[in-house]
Amino acid sequence: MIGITTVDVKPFEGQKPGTSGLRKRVKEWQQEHYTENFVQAVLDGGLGDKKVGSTVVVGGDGRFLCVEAVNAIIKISAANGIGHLIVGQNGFFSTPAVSGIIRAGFQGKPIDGGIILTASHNPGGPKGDFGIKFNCENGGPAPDSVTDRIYKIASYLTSYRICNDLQCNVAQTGQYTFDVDGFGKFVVDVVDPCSAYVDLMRSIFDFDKIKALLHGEILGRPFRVLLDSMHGATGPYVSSILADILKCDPVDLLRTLPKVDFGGCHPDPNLTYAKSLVDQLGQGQHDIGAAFDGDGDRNMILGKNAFFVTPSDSLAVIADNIQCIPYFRSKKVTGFARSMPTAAAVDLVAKAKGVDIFETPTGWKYFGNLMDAGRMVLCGEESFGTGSDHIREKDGVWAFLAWLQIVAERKMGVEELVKAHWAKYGRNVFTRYDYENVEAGGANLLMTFLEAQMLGFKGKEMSANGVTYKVDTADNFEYRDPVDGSLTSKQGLRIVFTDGSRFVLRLSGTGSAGATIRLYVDSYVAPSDQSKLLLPAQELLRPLVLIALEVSKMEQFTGRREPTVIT
Ligand code: VG1
Ligand code: CO
Repeated sequence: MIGITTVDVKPFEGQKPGTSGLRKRVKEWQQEHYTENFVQAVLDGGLGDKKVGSTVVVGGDGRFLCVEAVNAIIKISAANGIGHLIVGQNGFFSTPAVSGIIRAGFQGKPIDGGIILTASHNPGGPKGDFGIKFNCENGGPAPDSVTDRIYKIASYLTSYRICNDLQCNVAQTGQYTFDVDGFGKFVVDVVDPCSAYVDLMRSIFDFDKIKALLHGEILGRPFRVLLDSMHGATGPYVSSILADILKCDPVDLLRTLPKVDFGGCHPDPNLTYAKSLVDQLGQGQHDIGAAFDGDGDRNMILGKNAFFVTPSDSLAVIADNIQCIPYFRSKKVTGFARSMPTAAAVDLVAKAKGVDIFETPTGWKYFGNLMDAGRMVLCGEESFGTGSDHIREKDGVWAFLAWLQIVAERKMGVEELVKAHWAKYGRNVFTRYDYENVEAGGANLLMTFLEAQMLGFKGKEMSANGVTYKVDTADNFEYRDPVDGSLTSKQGLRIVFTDGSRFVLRLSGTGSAGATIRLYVDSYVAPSDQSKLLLPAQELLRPLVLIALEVSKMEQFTGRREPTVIT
């Protein structure tokens, strides 16, 4: 019989989940009781009345502190009467894999939620970030109502419960059973983190056809991939699917070994942090490339010679070719969705197909209700997130396989597919400027200063580089969830011009120190506008960027002349 200890504590300030879970510096998590407090709040707030006897999935992206946190979660779960935990071997799971397992259930048993240990695209290691996120029984990130409850509980917590003597060997798969004082049987199943996810992908895609594409049977020449897992969570899944099943050459699968510090890299798949992939693809030896983030939910798609596919375009191309993916052939495609800052390329596809389109706040949690209600099946964010209703998280490996399937069906390369898309629908040119780790005071002032002027913007003309735009509307984006009626406000300042061009400013909710300002700019080029259709995005958007920087007084408020990352 294992005893339970109640540990008296004082609540910690600031355990407030952001866009996607609670993310803090490792050092902060290492304070005595800090992690335990938050885990107790997650169990109470996330599972509520269902806590005792519930079944929960636990795992993370392999970053520093994951194993320690998993062990703490097992001990605290036992002491809270959780009935059953499904834990990835070594505490490892990608974010999409957790979502898939929650939805699939375990040995016929429904699962009540999941705890994901990750700070996603934030750097890891002792000096990096760690994070904890709760997912609900639908497999998706907890909605605001649940994270608010978790935060509230964390803020008032006076004690947590723990079974200090319980030891579970998460390095070894198998079933472990314990007898906990007052609750009785507590079961931990340590499982292979890959197999269920690999089976799920096999049920969605036609692996034989993709294999035929890769090995030259479809195009008459091999279609060579280059993938960069950035030492994050996708590595084992990529090895299993791309190397073992699809027989890709392992030399084309980079950084597949998960590392606690991501080998010192910033595991964010964009043109800046995945530059080595961009450079290698630039040599023209490969036909498609992709990089994934720390926890495996983001993807960046590149074509031959490093042709960059913006995430907004990637979503639109997948939407337009959705019937190429076997999973969607037997399913009613009811609608698509994108986050507000994402360029509206997918809206045009929705219109052409006569299906609904939804515009949600930033963060995957806002897509869940729409999918659960069957109102849309495919969605994405400009921040390299693409996914479908096969799970309730964005899914990096899925997005890459979707591209391979489309290439195999359409018999066209990546660049060719994108350019054909622009010729059909026009091009929603997009760029994002990130100002990372700016001083929080300045960042907040910038937003307050800009918002205060918004009312006066309507009808105003703004010019730069000899181009003039007239403001049509200016607001702070607000979203009424069409399914449950909940209202989410203050989701980004948008200035929309009469020709549909716009810029948006918002503060990041995933950072762990200081503030990150994101500036999103986009503009539409019609298919008939041949002279502009193929110009570089930065050239096309230059006047709008200059206007945005001027209007927001970016340099004055942040002291930054240049952004940290341009996408
Ligand atoms: C960012 C992105 C957002 C994404 C979120 C989580 O949020 O902008 O689109 O959903 O990260 O992605 P923010 O608040 O920093 O802009 V992940 O892959 O870090 O879980
Ligand atoms: Co992520």
